[in-house]
Amino acid sequence: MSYRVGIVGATGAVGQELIDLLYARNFPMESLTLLASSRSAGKTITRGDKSWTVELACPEAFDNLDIAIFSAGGSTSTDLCPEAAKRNCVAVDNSSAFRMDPNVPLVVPEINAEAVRGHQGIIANPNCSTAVALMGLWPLHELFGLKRFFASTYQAASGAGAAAMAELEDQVRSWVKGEPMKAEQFPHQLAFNLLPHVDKFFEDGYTKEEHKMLNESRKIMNLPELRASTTCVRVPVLRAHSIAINAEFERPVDVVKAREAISGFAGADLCDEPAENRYPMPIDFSGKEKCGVGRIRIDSALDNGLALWVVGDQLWKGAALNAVQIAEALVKLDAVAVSV
Ligand code: A2P
Ligand code: 11C
Repeated sequence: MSYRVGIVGATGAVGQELIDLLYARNFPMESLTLLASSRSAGKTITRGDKSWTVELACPEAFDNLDIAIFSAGGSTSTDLCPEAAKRNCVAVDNSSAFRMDPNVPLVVPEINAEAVRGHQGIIANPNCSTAVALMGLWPLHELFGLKRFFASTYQAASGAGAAAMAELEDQVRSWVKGEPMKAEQFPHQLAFNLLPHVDKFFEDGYTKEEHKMLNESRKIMNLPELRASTTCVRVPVLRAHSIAINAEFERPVDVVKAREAISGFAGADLCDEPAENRYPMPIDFSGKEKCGVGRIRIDSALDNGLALWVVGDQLWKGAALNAVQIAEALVKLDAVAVSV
């Protein structure tokens, strides 16, 4: 069986990766429809000998689709995911709009693929830094029982979209030429700088991105009592996010067993030979399906604690790849049809 698939936000950084991943992974497609705003409707997108005319993302666009993957921001998802679901087209949504809705499964297929069963037309894809962090934390949780964690993220420009990636490159070019830099995508210059600020600030002093790490981790791993404190930082890297994690577990930990668990986990690639200067780095894990996990060591400040470093392609595991994996899980579990 093959499916009529749509991508909402097809002209964006994640949308472009979605096109390539759907073909690279041989997703069973009867057709692919590319949707975006009126700014891009009518433009042509090509891949090899295939080409598409971008269409306007409007409610009727979902009449003839079975699966639509959304990566066009929260307000587009808020407006259009329910329209897709109403038309029997399951929406796999990359925005934060529906993630904490109790009627919407929030899925990382290596962890909770079964949660796609019984969806009501919308399935949420997690925030990128959360998805990447869990590729290190989940196998360790299965072994030792996760109690709480502290994390600092090092988030690439890609998390803020194609225009942000272009701005970082432009800033570097301007710096080389000795010209003034434009900073429109972030509140400050990103090149040669760090911003301890991803998404909006809440009254408690944390950012929305930092709240997502706790709330989404709880939901995906089904650990409602989990505690976490995160600082999210934007760094001048183009497309892979990194996360330094200090995690406390219920049971005694062991570094050798932790490394074995990471090696045996489908979503992770153990990269942990510090004596050989081998550890995961964003340039090595851009364009990789698995997330790199390394620097695993006994944490010196926590009981039953491990410190680790996880790196994953923000555009892939953090967004497009995970969304395609959700669509694959829907097919595998025969759960594409919308049943409300
Ligand atoms: P458009 O090209 O029409 O602006 P990025 O995350 O790289 O910034 O990309 C955002 C994506 O979301 C783009 O494909 C963009 O399309 C799309 N988009 C933004 N606003 C809307 C909207 N109101 N309706 C449909 N697509 C939208
Ligand atoms: C970033 N994590 O790096 C954000 C992007 O909730 O899907 C994705 C925001 C989200 O800027």
